[in-house]
Amino acid sequence: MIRSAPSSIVFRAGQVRRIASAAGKDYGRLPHSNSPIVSKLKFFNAVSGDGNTIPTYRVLDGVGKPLEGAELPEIDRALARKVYEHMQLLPTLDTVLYNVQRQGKISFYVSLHGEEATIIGSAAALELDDEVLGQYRETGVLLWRGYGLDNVMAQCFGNEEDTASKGKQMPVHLSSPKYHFHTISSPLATQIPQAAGVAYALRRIPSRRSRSIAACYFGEGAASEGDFHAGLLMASTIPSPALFIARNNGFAISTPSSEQFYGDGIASRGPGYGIHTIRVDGNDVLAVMSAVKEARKRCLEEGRAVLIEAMTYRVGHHSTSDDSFAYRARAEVEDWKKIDNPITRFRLFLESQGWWDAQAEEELKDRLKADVMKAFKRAESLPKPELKELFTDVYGGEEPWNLKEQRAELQGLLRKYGNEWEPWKAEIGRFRNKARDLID
Ligand SMILES: Cc1ncc(C[n+]2csc(CCOP(=O)(O)OP(=O)(O)O)c2C)c(N)n1
Ligand SMILES: [Mg+2]
Repeated sequence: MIRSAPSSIVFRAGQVRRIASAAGKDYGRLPHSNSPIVSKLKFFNAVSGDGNTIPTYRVLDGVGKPLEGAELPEIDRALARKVYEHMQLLPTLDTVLYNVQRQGKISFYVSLHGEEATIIGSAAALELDDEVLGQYRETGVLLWRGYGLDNVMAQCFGNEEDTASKGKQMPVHLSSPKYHFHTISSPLATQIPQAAGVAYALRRIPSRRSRSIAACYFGEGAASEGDFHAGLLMASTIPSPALFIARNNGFAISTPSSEQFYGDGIASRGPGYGIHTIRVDGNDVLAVMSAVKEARKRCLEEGRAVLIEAMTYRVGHHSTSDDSFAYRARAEVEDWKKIDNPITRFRLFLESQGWWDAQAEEELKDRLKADVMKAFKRAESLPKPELKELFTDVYGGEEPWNLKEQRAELQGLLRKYGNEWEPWKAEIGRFRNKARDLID
C-alpha cells in the first residue's frame, strides 16, 4: 500500500516550493506552475464546475421576450431595423441563388438558412475594418458591410464584374480587400491559423494595434481539423487579438455533431488554450451581438484571443451538392424552423418595442425580392471575363511552365473545335471577345 508522504519530506531538491502546514492542508505548488498540490486522487472531465455542461448565454426567449435579468445590447430602432432587414435579406438571396443553381446557371451554392442571427449579429458587433476570415456561410458579413448584391452575384456567376477572382473561384468563395474580407478557401480550417497570423500582424501595425481584430468564422466540423488546434495555440501563445467564432450548426455535411466530438462542444476547448470563452445562443441575435461586442473588447484590451461557440442549426442542405433528407428527418427541420426561428424571434422583439408591424414586413419582403431578382438578372446578362484571364493572377511572379502548357493545350483545342462543336460554340459565346483572345 502506498502511504501518503509526511508533509515535511521534500521529494527532490527544489521540486516542492513550500512545505505543507498540516493545519491548512497547503501542500504548496509545483515549480513553474500555479497548480496547487492536493492529496486526494481526483480526475476531472468538465471545464465549467464539477461535471456541469457549459451554459449558453441568451438574451431573448423563444418568442422574443428578454429573459429576466438579461441586459440588452445597445440597440435603437434604426439599428434594430437594419439588423432585421439584413437577416431577412439572407434567405431571400439564398432562395433565388439555390434555384438559379438548380437551373444550371451557376455551378454551386451554399445557403445559410437558420444561421442568420449568428452571421448578422456578429457582423453588427464588429467594426467595419476588422479583418474577417470566413468559412463559406458568411456572405451576410459582406452584405452588412455594404458589399452589395451585384458583387455577390458577379462572384457566383463569375462574370466580368467578378474582379476578385475573375471566374476562377467556385461560387460563394468571396473576397474583398476593400471590405476587409479575406478569400474563402474550400480546404476546411485553413482560415484558423491564418487568422492567428492576421491578428498578430494587426498587433504589429501601429495604426491598427489596439483598434482592429481578426474575426475568424468556422463550423464545428472544421474544428476537428488539426488547423483548429494549431490556430488557437498560436493565437494564445503569441498572443494575438483573434476572435474565433465557431458556428455550431449541428452538422458537418451528413455527420451530426453528436458523432463529431465526445467533449462539451467546441467551447470546452478554449480554456485548454487559456482563451476567454463563451457559448451563446446563436439563434438569438441580441445575445450574439452582446457576446461579440464584449469578446472584441477583450481581444483589444488584452491583445489576446477569444472563443465564441454559437449554437445554431443548419436548416438548409449542406450545399447544392447535398440532399440532407437522406440523413435527417424532414420533421426535424420543420420543427427547428417553427420552434426556434432566429428571424421570427427577433421580429417578435421588434414588434414588442413598436419598431415593426405587418405592413413593414410586407414592404420589406417585396423590396428584398425585387432587389435580389434585379441583381440576378443583371449578373446573368453580363459576359464572363476574357478567357485568357483563366491563366492570369494565379501565381505571383513569373508564370510557371504548367500554366503555359495548359494555355497552349486549350488554344489547340479551341482552334480545332471552337467553331465546329455546338456545346463549345455556345460556351465560348458567353466570354468577352468570344475567346478570340485565345483563339487568334
Ligand atoms: C480539409 C477538408 N476536408 C473535407 C472537406 C469537405 N467538406 C466541405 S464542408 C465540410 C463540412 C464542414 O462542416 P462544418 O465545419 O461544421 O461547417 P458547416 O458546413 O456546417 O457550416 C466538409 C467535410 C473540405 N472541404 N476540406
Ligand atoms: Mg457544421
